[in-house]
Amino acid sequence: MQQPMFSAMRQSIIDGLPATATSLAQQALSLGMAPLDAINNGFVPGMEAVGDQFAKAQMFLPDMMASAEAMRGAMAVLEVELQRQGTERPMAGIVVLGTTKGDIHEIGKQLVGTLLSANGFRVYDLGADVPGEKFAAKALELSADIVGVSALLTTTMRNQKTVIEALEKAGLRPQIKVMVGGAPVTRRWAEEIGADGYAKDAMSAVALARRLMEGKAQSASAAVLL
Ligand code: B1M
Repeated sequence: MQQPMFSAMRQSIIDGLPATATSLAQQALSLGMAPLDAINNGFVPGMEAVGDQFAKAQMFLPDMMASAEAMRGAMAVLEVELQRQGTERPMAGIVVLGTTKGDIHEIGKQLVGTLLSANGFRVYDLGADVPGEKFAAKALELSADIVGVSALLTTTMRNQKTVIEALEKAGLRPQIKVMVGGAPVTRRWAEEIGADGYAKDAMSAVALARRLMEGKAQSASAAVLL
């Protein structure tokens, strides 16, 4: 049952059909499929195929936009279920999340936010095209534990560094952990810009956020002991 459904999900994204993608997401849930299975095995492979076709100039921007719309339709259905699964957990930490300035890619960042919420984090999503100062201001307002910065373009990943600089300028860097991710981002890049961690996908982002919270707790108790 699952394989034909995954293929149909993938195809609905490639063909850019929001109504079909939404309906497939609803069907998957009503058949008891785990939302993450539908995302990781059905819809995301569709987005990957779209990216490949676009890179080879076999697909044009309006088609890619239709595909993104289809992905958002499916995600809107699946996110509700993922959020519901996270509602009964104790609060794990406060995360301010966004995509860097100049970059409007949102889908991966939203998936990261949804999985963090589903795992007990309180997530404030600033959206896309967010300047460093806005991350810093929201982190200050919410007394955030973690700032998460996504970038999908090689030209905008350098703005992840400007977020760190804005946090430093606001005097917030010592108490706030910074995690970065997005397709062109690597562990090496994260180290180079002084981020506290890099995650390659949304599941790893949850594991990383947990580790960062443990690190915070340890340094707080070490400070008390001193
Ligand atoms: Co754009 N785009 N796009 N695009 N787009 C890419 C990124 C590209 C690789 C396509 C290609 O050429 N193969 C290419 C970038 C090339 C480069 O920089 N090297 C590209 C380009 C060139 C562009 C434009 C410049 C096109 C143009 O205008 N000529 C333009 C840029 C506009 C701008 O931002 N200023 C553009 C526009 C768009 C759309 C608007 C049409 C649409 C975005 C819609 C939206 O998000 N609202 C779009 C899309 C959909 C894509 C592709 C096809 C898919 C991205 C996606 O949603 N993937 C993409 C090709 C690709 O990635 N294969 C492409 C699915 C998503 C689940 O994965 O986002 O990687 P991803 O997120 C993953 C991980 O990266 C990680 O976890 C997520 C889940 O597992 N992750 C994090 C992400 N953020 C994280 C943060 C973390 C941790 C992990 O911690 C904080």
